[in-house]
Amino acid sequence: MHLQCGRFKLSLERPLVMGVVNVTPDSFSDGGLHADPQQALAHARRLLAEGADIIDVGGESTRPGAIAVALDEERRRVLPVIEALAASGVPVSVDTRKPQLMREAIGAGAAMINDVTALSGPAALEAVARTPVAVCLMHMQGDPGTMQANPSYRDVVLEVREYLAGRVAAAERAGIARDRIVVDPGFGFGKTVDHNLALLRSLGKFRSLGGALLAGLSRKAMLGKLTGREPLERVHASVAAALLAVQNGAHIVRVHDVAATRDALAVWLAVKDGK
Ligand code: 7PJ
Repeated sequence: MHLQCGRFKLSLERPLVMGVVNVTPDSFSDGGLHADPQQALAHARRLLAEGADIIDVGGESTRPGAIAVALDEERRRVLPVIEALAASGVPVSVDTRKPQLMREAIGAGAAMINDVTALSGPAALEAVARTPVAVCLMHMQGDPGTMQANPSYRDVVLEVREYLAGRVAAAERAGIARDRIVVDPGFGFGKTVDHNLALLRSLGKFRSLGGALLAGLSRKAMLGKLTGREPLERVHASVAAALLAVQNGAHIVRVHDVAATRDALAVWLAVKDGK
């Protein structure tokens, strides 16, 4: 099995590590350390040296309560980073909800569109359908402004799975082949700690949706609640979560701490099949 990701064909036989690069002044997880494109690019190169397979570049924070960013500003933040990384032959993903930016990012060489609204916005599917990029379809209940106020589900695993099945079907109808589709239950996006734990426990059920499966747990609030630690001190908890996600079926883990995650996965792989 593989993921067609722009001009890259990525094997899913072994877990892939997606390194997070936020070009935002208000990111919860790194406190805006890489707020300008030059710093973000330097950080991306470091994550690549640590073994990242894909770099996910985001210019708009989607943390609970975050303020929306105008298209001009988001463009100024992410396009130079995408262009530079794509030019050096790196699979680049862009974390955006804006169809116009999706188009411009693809023009700049992006190989994946990572949309926390699963391409449900007007014209989002059309922006990516007739291109070679991969798409990450993520589940969210509500919107970033209010999603953590009172998340509620009858059966979180069933409901998230049904939503994603619907988005996969919509993407396929728009002409996006299965081997370009990634699904993601959206840890922390309108979910309590118990909801997140239930999803992590049952992650394997999402594999039958057909596409690649991505999990993003890195430095998230649930890990803070479980350990009592601040975002920058959640490395160990994040590595444990990434390992559990892979163990439970994730093909791709979206992480801030690439080197630490890689080490853990090396041990996991060795135990699994002696490689
Ligand atoms: C995710 C994301 C995630 C996908 C963010 C953070 C908040 N995209 N973008 N999955 N999280 N696909 O990094 O904690 O879990 S932003």
